[in-house]
Amino acid sequence: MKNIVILISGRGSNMEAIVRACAAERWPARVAAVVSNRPDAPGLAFAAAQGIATAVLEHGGFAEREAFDAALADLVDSFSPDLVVLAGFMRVLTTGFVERYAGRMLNVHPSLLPSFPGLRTHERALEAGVALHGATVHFVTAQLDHGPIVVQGAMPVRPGDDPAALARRLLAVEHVIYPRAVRWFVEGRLALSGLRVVVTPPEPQWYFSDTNEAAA
Ligand code: NHR
Ligand code: GAR
Repeated sequence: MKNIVILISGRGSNMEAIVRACAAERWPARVAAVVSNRPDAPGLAFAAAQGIATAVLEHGGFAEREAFDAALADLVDSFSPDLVVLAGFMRVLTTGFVERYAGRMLNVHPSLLPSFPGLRTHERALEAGVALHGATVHFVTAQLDHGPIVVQGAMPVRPGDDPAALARRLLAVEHVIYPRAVRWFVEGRLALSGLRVVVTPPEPQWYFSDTNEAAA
């Protein structure tokens, strides 16, 4: 059984998708804890209702990022994680934290990386006039939103889309690709070949949806 610790800052719908898939698909894993840097994160209630341990560490209490990250690492380590999952976690992590979990920390980012790393991705994708938008699950490295790509999900931009519409449709794509990536990890099926992530035995490392209105 592998221990998964999920870090959130808000709604936690990706966390919820992973918790549900872990149970429904009987992964060789358990979500050992959900940790938030915000006490009011709505996702904490879902996790607690599932009987999952929850913890809050407010970044406001720390003057330096290094001090917050050191305390966060102590908290995360208290749940003996094999895998750390960033799911809408909104704090940039220091190199020390990232190196501690090298090769065992995943993030979902709401763009087709390497396009649009950082924040406001939906606005920036619309401004750039892209015809396809998407989300990327990647291993976390010290360089923000640049780690090795595990799986990407794409969808068309539609006439009249605004950032909120894109974000809402993309969330349904994230809920497909993120559980898939975490399952591969806990099944021990991910390996690095240079900067490429290889899945063994192979499965598509992409997902395309142009009919994803419903699930968000
Ligand atoms: N840390 C490292 N080192 N590398 C990554 O790839 C990371 C990371 C921390 C978080 C998620 C991320 C994303 O998917 C993530 C990936 C927050 C910010 C940010 O600028 C940027 C990227 C991501 C998450 N946060 C502001 C900060 O000052 C705070 C913004 C807020 O609180 O709303 O940390 O895009
Ligand atoms: C998701 O769309 C995720 O890709 C994005 O925030 C949302 C979190 O939703 N992440 C970032 O923007 C990271 N900078 P959730 O809390 O419902 O999973």
